[in-house]
Amino acid sequence: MANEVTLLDAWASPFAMRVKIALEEKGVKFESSEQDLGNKSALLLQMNPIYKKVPVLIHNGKPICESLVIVQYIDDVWKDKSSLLPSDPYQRAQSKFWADFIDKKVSDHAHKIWTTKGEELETAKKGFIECLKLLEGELGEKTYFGGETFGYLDVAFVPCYSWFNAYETLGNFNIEAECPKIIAWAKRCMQKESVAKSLRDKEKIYDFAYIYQITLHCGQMNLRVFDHGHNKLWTTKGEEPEKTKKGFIECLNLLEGEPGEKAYLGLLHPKFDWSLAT
Ligand SMILES: N[C@@H](CCC(=O)N[C@@H](CS)C(=O)NCC(=O)O)C(=O)O
Repeated sequence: MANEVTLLDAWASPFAMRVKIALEEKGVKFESSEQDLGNKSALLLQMNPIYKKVPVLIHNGKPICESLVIVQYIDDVWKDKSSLLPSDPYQRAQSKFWADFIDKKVSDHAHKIWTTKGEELETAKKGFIECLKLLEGELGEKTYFGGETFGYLDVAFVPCYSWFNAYETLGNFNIEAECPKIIAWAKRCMQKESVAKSLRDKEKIYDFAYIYQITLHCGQMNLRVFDHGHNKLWTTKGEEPEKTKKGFIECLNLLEGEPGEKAYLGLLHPKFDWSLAT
């Protein structure tokens, strides 16, 4: 059977990294098609009409969606290389349970670390570390989650490591101080060619997360300023304009704090790479 393999990809996506690691592990040649998630292509919408997300693996014209489903598909199709999922039914079920835990719990906290502020951020950091500690318990003294060999759960979790620097810097905390075993495990995984080739540079990911955070923050601020200043200040009567004036001034005070020592609001982080904004 011919094997035409295309990955609808996004370079910073930890979910897409899972698929790349699995393909590299199996030695499958593939073409990566980088997707603009701000302006989704007709191909992405056609191949993943339900979720409209990357990654999508297109194997001989047929799409497979959802990263964990794709990793299992790769394991099933390219059987000749060592298996990613354990053969023992109980161990298989356990690996899938923890991979699901990563998607439901770890990813949720992780996303909030770089997209929220204040109390929500603190709760997310606490939740994230609690999850990592549970995963440390599951790893125990093993080399990899699968034992002596790198497997499905390692593939599912290690892409998160490429985001650790962004979480730590934007969340102002230290993961290694809390979970040294997870860091040691991640460094072991990084020694594998499949992982080193598939994970993106942590500094680039930080830059990406940083600009995304600023954009999000500016978008929210824009809505608030316009809601108070533009929409309500001169269109309402009675008590409403007074409340609105207060809200408008609060927004301006917040904006006054934003430039800090910078000359303009628009002066971004000195390390920011503008090519990431395109
Ligand atoms: N559960 C999905 C998650 C995939 C996902 O969240 N992909 C993000 C990129 S990291 C995406 O395509 N986002 C576009 C959107 O939400 O519109 C998987 O495991 O594949």
